[in-house]
Amino acid sequence: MKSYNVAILGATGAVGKTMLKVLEERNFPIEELRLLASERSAGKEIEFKGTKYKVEPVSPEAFEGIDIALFSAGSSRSKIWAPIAVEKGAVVIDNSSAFRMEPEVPLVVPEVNPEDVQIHKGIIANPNCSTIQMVVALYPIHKEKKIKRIIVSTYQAVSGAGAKAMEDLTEETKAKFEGKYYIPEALPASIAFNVIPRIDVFLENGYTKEEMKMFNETRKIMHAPDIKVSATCVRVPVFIGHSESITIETEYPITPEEARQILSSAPGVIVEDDPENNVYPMPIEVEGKDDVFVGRIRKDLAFDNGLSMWVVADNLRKGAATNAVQIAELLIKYAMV
Ligand code: NAP
Ligand code: 3JM
Repeated sequence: MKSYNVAILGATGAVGKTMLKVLEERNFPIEELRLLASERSAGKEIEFKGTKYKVEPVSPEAFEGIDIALFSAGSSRSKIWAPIAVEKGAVVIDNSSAFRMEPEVPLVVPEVNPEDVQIHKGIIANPNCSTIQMVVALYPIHKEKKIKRIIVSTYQAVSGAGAKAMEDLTEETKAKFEGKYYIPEALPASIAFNVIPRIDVFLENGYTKEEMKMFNETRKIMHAPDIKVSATCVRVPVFIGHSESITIETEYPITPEEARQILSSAPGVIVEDDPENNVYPMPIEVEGKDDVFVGRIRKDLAFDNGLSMWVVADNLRKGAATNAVQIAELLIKYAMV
């Protein structure tokens, strides 16, 4: 089997480290591995498959000879380095929001629109974590019953805001118990014993950028330009695992039993829905898993053709690293690298 030269930009971050884990677990065919980050982390050692690799500062030369570059170092870094990596001959799979809505950049969730990978011109975008888990759960229903409207509230883990935000939750929680003050550095407000109804920046329409990512990305991935999405994105004091309360309105009637049946055979979805026995998905239980978990499926009482559900996934895995590695696997499958 052919193997590939792979670079990871942002290898020391919460997503980058998870990418390494996922590449190792899935035995991705790697010939040469380059771990890239900023000057701050240059020289740090990271282990992959029992071998220690030195982190290098990102540079144009670092992309020389690279086949696949996985990017997770933020959107401003993606804007600088993705064109350079492409120029050097790499295919970039970018985890940031930098290119997601550009028409020539495919935005791919392998369970939903794998074939879109084929139109790439060097960059493929990995969607936002909250969007990924939502479309994995909703697309199978959309295909059969046509979703018209989605109302979603998210309960997002701090790991979605990076490694520093995880440290903030630990340190602020400890400080609270010790009667001390700690001001989070990577979050816009107190996170210990609190919830923050703001993720990313506020926009003119009153929604945040994260909420508008869910609106725009859902339409692009599902090829459903008319779907209406109203999202409220909330940061909660959970380390790993985003949860979502979702209500949909469909064109054609759907019963909870039908939805359970559709989702039971949907790729990447696990139905955990037995409320009488206290079975419903929770973030603490999905950590380390690659599937999207759905429970609390019920007829919605506010819409005639309405359905409500609770959707949980590991944001660092399916919401970021696993989805990106699956995209890399699609490139191999379609013989595009
Ligand atoms: P993180 O834990 O803060 O890690 C950031 C990474 O970027 C680190 O490896 C850091 O390296 C590197 N970096 C920062 N500034 C750099 C620079 N100037 N040049 C080169 N490397 C630099 O953040 P994270 O949670 O892993 O997320 C990283 C990015 O991935 C986010 O900003 C976002 O765009 C994307 N993301 C996407 C999703 C998704 O939904 N698909 C989810 C989470 C994150 P140092 O160690 O040298 O600082
Ligand atoms: C998730 O540097 C940045 O602006 C990154 C902010 C960020 C993003 C983003 O917009 O790329 C942090 C966490 C995301 C994302 O997936 O959209």
